[in-house]
Amino acid sequence: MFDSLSGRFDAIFTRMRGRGRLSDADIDEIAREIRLALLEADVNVRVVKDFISRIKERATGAEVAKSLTPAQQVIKIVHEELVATLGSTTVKLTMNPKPPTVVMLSGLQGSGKTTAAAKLARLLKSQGLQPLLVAADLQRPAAVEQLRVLGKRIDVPVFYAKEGSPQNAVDVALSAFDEAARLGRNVMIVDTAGRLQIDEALMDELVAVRDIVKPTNSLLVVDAMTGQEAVNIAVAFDQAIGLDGVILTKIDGDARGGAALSVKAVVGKPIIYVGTGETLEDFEPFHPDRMASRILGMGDVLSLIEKAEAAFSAEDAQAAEEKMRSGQFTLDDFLDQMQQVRKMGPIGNIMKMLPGVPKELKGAEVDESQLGRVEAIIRSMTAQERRDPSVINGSRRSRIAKGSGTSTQEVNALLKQFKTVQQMMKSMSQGKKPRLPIPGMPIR
Ligand SMILES: Nc1nc2c(ncn2[C@@H]2O[C@H](COP(=O)(O)OP(=O)(O)OP(=O)(O)O)[C@@H](O)[C@H]2O)c(=O)[nH]1
Ligand SMILES: [Mg+2]
Repeated sequence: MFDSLSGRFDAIFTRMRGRGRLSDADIDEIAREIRLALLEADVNVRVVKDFISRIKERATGAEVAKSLTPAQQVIKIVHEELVATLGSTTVKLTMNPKPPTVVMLSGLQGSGKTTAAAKLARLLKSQGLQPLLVAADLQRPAAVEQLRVLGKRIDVPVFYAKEGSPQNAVDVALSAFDEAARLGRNVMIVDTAGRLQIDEALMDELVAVRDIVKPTNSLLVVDAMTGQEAVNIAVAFDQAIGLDGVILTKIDGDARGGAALSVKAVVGKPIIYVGTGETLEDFEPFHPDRMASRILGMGDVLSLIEKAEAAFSAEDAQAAEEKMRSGQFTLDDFLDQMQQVRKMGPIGNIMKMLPGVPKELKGAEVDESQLGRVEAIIRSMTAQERRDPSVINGSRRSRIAKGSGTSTQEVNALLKQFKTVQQMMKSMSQGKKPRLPIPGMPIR
């Protein structure tokens, strides 16, 4: 989902990461690249323009978060602006205080209305509501049957025009209320007909249905693949029937993100749900913050930054860095650092959250129990041994192994690993700011 946009952001941030203070020229360059990435993702031009000007303003402004690198600050700003563009908060369905609550779905042909109707019914049912599906699409011969099949699958009743009764959407809509009352249903989900293009006949029918069902929620179903064209569709439907929100479907495909990022900002209607796949479970409330993180392609970057800030204070980081530079990094520090990293949560999760970590590595499982063993080994050493591991001879080795419940091979492996880290640090001690190694990760 939104893979190419994610890829672009990842590349921009990876390149930025090595830099220290960002000059105005740096910020201009980053802004230019983000602008291109968004345009390529088919985001509405106006949205892109606003977005970029806010990023530039904030990145050059006096916004300084303690203990964040310049790169992290920019990521944080971009993340926050993405969230704002996507709508800031999660919007819920409005419930009618006098049931039934009516959800009317509209949209172009093939946008995913019928599927969304069933998915929504399933979700609401799982939340303890009693939905009734209403088949008000009588344009396409198979439409009613499609909804009935889906309804059966999720065990939700479907109301449709029986043989001999009037075969039009307005009459179905009218009778649906009686059916809801008869079955004791408190939510009606009305599926309507789609057209290839926005045309008058479609809109007239939708207006007529709307006037009868008086939707508590009038939702437009939009295929994410339509990109920023979604904006035009939404404007037209909003003018004709009035919209309360949007269901964005097929975000599991190779949609570029334009629809998601344009619709709220331009039309002012929030995305309420997203369709994430073909099966009926693939449907969820829309969370702007999670979507922004997904678009940035780095898992929940912000919560990582927050966790890192809380767990690893700037002073700690500086102290560790100074020790590395001076080559006085001991096993005690190694242990310290390991505990700092562990405070942030399971290592595997952290790997997934880190921007710029290669995909292959993100999947790699870092063995938590392994970390526990490393910790036990170091704890079984005397203070002298930790400061100067070269004193660890054969008998000390077996004592440490016994004390930590490990083997002498494991003690050896750790000592070897530590030596490599120490050497690495010495070689890094000039010029470049060393990056903290993550204990427990294999060193090559
Ligand atoms: N991958 C994926 N496919 C979806 C999603 N939502 C719907 N589809 C597929 O899109 C196609 C059209 O879905 P429908 O629900 O029939 O669309 P519709 O808007 O009711 O179409 P009409 O009634 O003809 O206007 C179907 O093949 C669905 O399986 C989604 O979130 N992800
Ligand atoms: Mg349909």
